[in-house]
Amino acid sequence: MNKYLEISLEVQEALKAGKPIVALESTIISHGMPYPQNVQTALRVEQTIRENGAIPATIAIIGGKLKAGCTPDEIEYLGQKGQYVIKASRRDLPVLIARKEDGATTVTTTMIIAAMAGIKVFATGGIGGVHRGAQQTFDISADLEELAQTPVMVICAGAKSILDLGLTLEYLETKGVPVIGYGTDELPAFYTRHSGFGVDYRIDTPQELAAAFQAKIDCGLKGAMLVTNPIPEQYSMPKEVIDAAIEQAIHDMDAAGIHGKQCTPFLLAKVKDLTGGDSLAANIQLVLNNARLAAQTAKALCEK
Ligand code: PSU
Ligand code: MN
Repeated sequence: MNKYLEISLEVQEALKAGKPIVALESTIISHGMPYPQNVQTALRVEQTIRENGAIPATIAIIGGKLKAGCTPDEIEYLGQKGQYVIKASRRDLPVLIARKEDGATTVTTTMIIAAMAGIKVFATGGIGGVHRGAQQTFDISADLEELAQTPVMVICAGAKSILDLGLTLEYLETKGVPVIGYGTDELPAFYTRHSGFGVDYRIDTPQELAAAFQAKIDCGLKGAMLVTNPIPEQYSMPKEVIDAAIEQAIHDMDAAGIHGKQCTPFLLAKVKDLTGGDSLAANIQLVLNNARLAAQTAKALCEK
């Protein structure tokens, strides 16, 4: 095993016993939500996974160790440190490890570490993608390349329209990543159930999600399967409200000259401020919803 990888005892035992496990990312804790809601949500998400019959494995880099399974104290530490934790994508791993630093794992690095540990299912909120204006900026999240090469099922609530959703879907098609709508034919846009874009396939049960992913593994097809799970109706936000906030946030980002890895955290924080916290409440609910589906799917995958 990789000498930098540290799998918690509970996750090691679950792996040995063939029990269902769900990986969780830590950038959503440090950069995705404010303290203390970030820590409360992370612990609630873990609890939801347990209630649905699986073992949670929150993933992060702590003191240069790649952790698969964080303790509540480690989650509290990452949550308090917030934006001071380095947001770690694939390119950041080598130096952070060598310097024994901390890193919050994005979708990309959570997939990398989950795959190293042997965890097949990962629940999160939203993925990175092709940013609006990428024709000029080249700002395309490393998440898309990771989805193309690392064999983990990623369960999210679609992508926020801070991204160019059409170009994001084109990129995923080129890379051969199946985009599944859970109970829907339409790609959900995170805070809202509707984006106007279709998904590749609609699947309605955790059993069928597991069967499709197992078939992908059995055929030796590399890369992920992306499951997009719409936010429950009662928590979804009006599309006009969220669209207006996103337009304003992008305008403010350009005016402030923000670029590179700061873009996504800046936009997330701005949208939250502009919507007076409604978007945070929606964000929490959609993550819980994804955690439930991920636990059920991990269970179904273990029964294969
Ligand atoms: N989108 C969200 N919430 C998030 C992120 C994206 O709606 O928390 C985080 C995830 O960790 C994702 C990362 O992997 O941002 C993508 O960052 P970038 O766009 O810089 O690749
Ligand atoms: Mn980027």
